[in-house]
Amino acid sequence: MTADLPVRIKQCAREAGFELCGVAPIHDFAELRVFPRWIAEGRHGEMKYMQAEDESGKLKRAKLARVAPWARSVIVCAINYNTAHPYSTAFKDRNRGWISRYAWSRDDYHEAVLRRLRKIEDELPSLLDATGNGPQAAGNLESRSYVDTGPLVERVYAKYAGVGWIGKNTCIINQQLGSWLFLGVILTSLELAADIPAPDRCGTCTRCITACPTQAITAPGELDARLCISYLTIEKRGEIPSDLRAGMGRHVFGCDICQDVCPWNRKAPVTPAEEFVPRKGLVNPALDWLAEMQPEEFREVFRGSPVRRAKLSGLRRNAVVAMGNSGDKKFLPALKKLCEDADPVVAEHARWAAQALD
Ligand code: B12
Ligand code: SF4
Ligand code: SF4
Repeated sequence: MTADLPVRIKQCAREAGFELCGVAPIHDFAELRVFPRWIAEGRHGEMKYMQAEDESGKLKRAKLARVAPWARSVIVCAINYNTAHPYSTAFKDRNRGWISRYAWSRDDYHEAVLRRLRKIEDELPSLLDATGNGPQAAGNLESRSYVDTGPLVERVYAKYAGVGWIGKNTCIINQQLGSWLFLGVILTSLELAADIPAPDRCGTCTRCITACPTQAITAPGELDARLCISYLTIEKRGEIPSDLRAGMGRHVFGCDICQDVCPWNRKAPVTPAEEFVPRKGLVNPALDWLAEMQPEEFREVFRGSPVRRAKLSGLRRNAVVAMGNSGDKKFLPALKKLCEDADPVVAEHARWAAQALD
């Protein structure tokens, strides 16, 4: 492959709207060897898709060569989703909940990122041709774009593509942009020159570990998803373990605390991408409005939004827990009513919340 092909690909990524793009090789990276242990310890909780196996019973996500033997490189792209709004937890109004930064927008990030990745993927044959690799190389080209759903641990490849280092909070941090980044990857059969991994700049800092309200960061770079508020409010169905509810504060969807406290986010620039402009009313929604929401309104308000993933039952459950954590007794009458709710999960959490306020 000619040396200027990665340069052209990165230029194409910038034109598609990505701030960062790098190339990672396919390798049995040390970080990936941690993954089977993570699954064996059950740290993925109920996220069954994380434990998907190939025909020989091996974990797909632990080794890319098992599921995409044709792939030779991973093009990793990152886009900034930071907006000018202050941290959601900075709002002290006890009647309102906290939604994490990535879910304030009008569009689901999966589509916004995938759309951009496909632009690059579509350009690959002509870039190959333009860099003197000939139509034959383009004819044999295989590629696949993923945002989240691919059989790989994206952050490990982002590290080896030089996009950023893996912070102690397990997020990819870029020295200039911080960590408010979505990642997207293109697996390709092209043997591209790899970038140099970004050096780890966490140093002696441990702010994220200390600030995590549920002690989910069990060691630097190690997260127990079962304890993470992001998992509890987005991925966990049914009952939230009662000993974790008080630590959830007024989070109703996701959690940003380990990134809010990170010094590398202090000067994070604001995204120019229109898709990530916050929707009115979603930065700090009223808790009683969410707790009493009906299916039709849920569909209407959250059309196209990542919040749909929690489902109506999960979002109402989360709002009820947040009411219990608000310290505001004004919610008691509403909670007493919710104790009789037709949704048994909402009703059980309402009983807990009413008790917490009493
Ligand atoms: C499952 C998942 C979750 C789960 C589990 C998170 C987790 N840390 O594993 C939950 C629901 C909790 C979650 C939460 C969030 N997520 Co998420 N999530 C994913 C998903 C789909 C898979 C992640 C995964 O494979 N985890 C497995 C574990 C083992 O991997 P890991 O935590 O990344 O750990 C690796 C490294 O830490 C590494 N390592 C590095 N250094 C060291 C040092 C030591 C000593 C050790 C032992 C290990 C180690 O080892 C591990 C690899 O085996 C990815 C997309 C993808 N396909 O990769 C998005 C992704 C990681 N999530 C993302 C985001 C934005 C979030 C949230 C910010 C959303 C929110 N605001 O609520 C939070 C952040 C919470 C956090 N601190 O991680 C982004 C991250 C972007 C970034 N800048 O890093 C991704 C990449 C999605 C995307 N396409 O943009 N997420
Ligand atoms: S997202 Fe929140 S709960 Fe999860 S590790 Fe970070 S601070 Fe802890
Ligand atoms: S808060 Fe400190 S330790 Fe945590 S990710 Fe940021 S720099 Fe690293």
